[in-house]
Amino acid sequence: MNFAIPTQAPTPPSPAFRGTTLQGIRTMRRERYAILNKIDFLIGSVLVLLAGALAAHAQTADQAWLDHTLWRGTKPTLFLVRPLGENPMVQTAAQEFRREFYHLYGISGANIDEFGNQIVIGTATDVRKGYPHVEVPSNLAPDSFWINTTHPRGGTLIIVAGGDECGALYGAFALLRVFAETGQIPNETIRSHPAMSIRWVDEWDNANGAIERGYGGPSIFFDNGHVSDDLSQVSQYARLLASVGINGCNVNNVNGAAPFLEPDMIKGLARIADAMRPWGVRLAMSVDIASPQKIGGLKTFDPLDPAVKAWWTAKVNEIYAAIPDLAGFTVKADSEGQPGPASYGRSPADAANLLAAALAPHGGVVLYRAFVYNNHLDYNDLKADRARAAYDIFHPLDGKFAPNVVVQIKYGPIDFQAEEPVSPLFAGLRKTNEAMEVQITQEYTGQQRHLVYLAPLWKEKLDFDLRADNRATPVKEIIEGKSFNRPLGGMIGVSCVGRDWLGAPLAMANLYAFGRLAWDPNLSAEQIAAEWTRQTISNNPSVISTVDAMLMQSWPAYVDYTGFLGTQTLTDITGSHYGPNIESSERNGWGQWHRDDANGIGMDRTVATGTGFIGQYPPQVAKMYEWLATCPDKLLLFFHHVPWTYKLHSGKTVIQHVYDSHYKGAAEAADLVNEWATLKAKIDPTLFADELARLQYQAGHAIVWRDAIVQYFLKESGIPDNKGRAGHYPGRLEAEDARLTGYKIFDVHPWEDASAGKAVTCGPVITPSRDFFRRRAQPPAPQNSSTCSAEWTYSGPRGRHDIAVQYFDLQGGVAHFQLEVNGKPVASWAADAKLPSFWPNGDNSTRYTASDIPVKRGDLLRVEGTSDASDPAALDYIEIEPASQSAGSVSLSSANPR
Ligand code: GCW
Repeated sequence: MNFAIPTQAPTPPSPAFRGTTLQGIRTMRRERYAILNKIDFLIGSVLVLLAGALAAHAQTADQAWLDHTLWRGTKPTLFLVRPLGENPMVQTAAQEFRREFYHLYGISGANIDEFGNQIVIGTATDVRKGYPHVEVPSNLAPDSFWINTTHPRGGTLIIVAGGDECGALYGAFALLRVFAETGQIPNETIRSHPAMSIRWVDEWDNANGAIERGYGGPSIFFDNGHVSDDLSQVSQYARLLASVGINGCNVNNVNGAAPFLEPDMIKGLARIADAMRPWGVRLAMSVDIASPQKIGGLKTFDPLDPAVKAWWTAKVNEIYAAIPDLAGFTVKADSEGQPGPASYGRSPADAANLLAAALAPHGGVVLYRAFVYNNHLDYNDLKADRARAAYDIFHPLDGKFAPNVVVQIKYGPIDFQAEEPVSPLFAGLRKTNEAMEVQITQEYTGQQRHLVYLAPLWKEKLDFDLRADNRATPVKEIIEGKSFNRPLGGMIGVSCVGRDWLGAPLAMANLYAFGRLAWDPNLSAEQIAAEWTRQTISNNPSVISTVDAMLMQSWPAYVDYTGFLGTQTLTDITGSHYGPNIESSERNGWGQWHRDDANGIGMDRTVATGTGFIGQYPPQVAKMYEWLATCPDKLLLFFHHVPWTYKLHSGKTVIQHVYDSHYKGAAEAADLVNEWATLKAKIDPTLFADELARLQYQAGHAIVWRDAIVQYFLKESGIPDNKGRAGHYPGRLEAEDARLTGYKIFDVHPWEDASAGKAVTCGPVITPSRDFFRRRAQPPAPQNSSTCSAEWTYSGPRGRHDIAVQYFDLQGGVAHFQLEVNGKPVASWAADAKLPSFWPNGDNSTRYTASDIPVKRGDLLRVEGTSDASDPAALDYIEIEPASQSAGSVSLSSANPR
């Protein structure tokens, strides 16, 4: 049966991502709900009219994929929404229907008992009591649900029965998802059960409101050292999480967690738990294993000390008195400066079990992170290998962890890299509960300024068959607990949302995908992309296929223009983790090495001659990686050191692959702009313009990446690109070759981040220093504003051209630029993006393209830069190319992500 027949073309969605207007949104929502409550008794045309009147308000709603407006304008059908019982989650579910149905279809609940159409929501037990004739399955487990549609007496009866209250809520959201995607009532019975019991997001929020590796604004939980007074966005977040089945949220950073156990903070955390509870999202928290000493006044935090044990028991009791349903603790210990049991010669199992014992009586769990490694490794030791650490430390402890401990393992052996193999530890623990940790926040994958849909990466890890005991043991089945028959397991997504959620509209697909995969890791990345797009952007098939294709292309493109063949991301690993900085991963203790020199590149991790890391995998997988003949190209350099001229399975040499993949990657990033450009007039204009600017920025930054990697390895290997591109930029005019007024030439650090290593500055000359880490942390002294210029005489062909200006958009000031042709300004813009670093480098090298400008031989091209405070309007080059027909011509493009 048609649930709601569209009576007009679906309207474009609202701009769904305006985190900055939350106050207004909240007011608007409160008003709308008040109206909805009043109209609960109304029926028929009155509702239709009200639907029209309220639609205007909905334009400001900010609920990501829950902003269900795409079917607005459809013919409404009235349903009685009947929650069974008083449980807050069942009430929440009913409320969801009332408001979302109204929002979507102009449908409200009514409380007229004889009403023809009904949606009944409750636990299976309550449904059986109230509707004995309905055959609810007898074995519905907690969290699972059953949705059944029948048509008694000509009406429609939809039963949403949960294995428990949470299951009922998940069922409600599943039903809403079907409506939101299709506009139809599901004809078939739907039954669903989460694959994993632990489905948590982790936030790395600090008490001062800053978020480690967060790119979406300040914390929604904390400010100024306390839990925020206004937690309404926390409820909204919990609603988003519940809608995709996420059942836990750890709200504080794994680093520096001790203050969160202070009594005042616990009171505040209890308020956060209250805000999330109606959505079935349980609060979890990170704890510092040294807390007994740091805040408890004890002389020790030795996990085997009775006083320490007593301290934790009392502390945990205190927490549960305030938060009776606390989900548990997350622990980062003996890692990156965090204290740990190693200080007392104790093991991670000793530390984990200490906490587990205190939590067990309350039903809490310990998520003990396997991200434990020595960050002072000796680069000169060819056997040293950070990748080995987790397995070396945790494998011997298998079977020693308490039943309520889960070892939380990052998907790869290094650290959320865009490309790395799956961690062998998943197969190395058979008698221990395991969870896989992924990152929703894009620390190493473009920090939300780049579109990178991560579901395909996570799927690759989930589906990877580790062949433990020479049988099928895909990672997803290990963390579900199936492979080794474990009672607990799951997925943790490090989310780091802020007041602007993830800070970029399309990045929300990653949060959505995380929840969906933790619920059902057998879903495909494409399917999830399509679901998300349909609910969020448009239900127009051509829009869906364009957006889905873009999402699916985005991770491979990012891999293509950043690292290659398993060298990892090749970013600035000791700083921002954003732009290119190849040497930053070498010759230090952090162990993200790729060991390149004039002859070759790659880490030898073989058993035969290398670090032996490959031997940590079960034999069938180890055999595949150990041999060059069977090692997949995409991970070759993670496992092997080979010459630049080594031939890949593709038939290309490694060095030629570096050139080809980076040109391909940058072209793919440009394609993303072109594809998005086709959506003009098909989607919400605000979203269109916002994402277009982001993609243009990304395409420009992909060129920065491409050029950095290509020129660096061209110099290193001395082997030219057989297609003649590397090091040759026919349309490029370097700033250091221009006629300069005021501008001074300087060497950029690292050199590969500027074209030919040099740029010009309108401030003091920046001298590269070996001590650049320290310098980078401190902003240069502010200067008086001054204006400088660089001028070139154009000598290329006549015609309409795009002129790209490559400049450095630094923190510490807002420089201004103007591009002139023959003294006439053709574009001017402010360097006001929020990019990492106070120093000019690949983090902030930015491209502004002025499109479709007529130029002829002899024209004077001039860039004028005006410095501001610590931003010296540094300039790298201009590049003149024939005007593009598509992306570039959409508009004169500033490309600043905000
Ligand atoms: O990737 C690294 C991050 C750190 C983070 C750490 C971890 C919370 O750069 O910021 O610290 O991982 O996962 O503990």
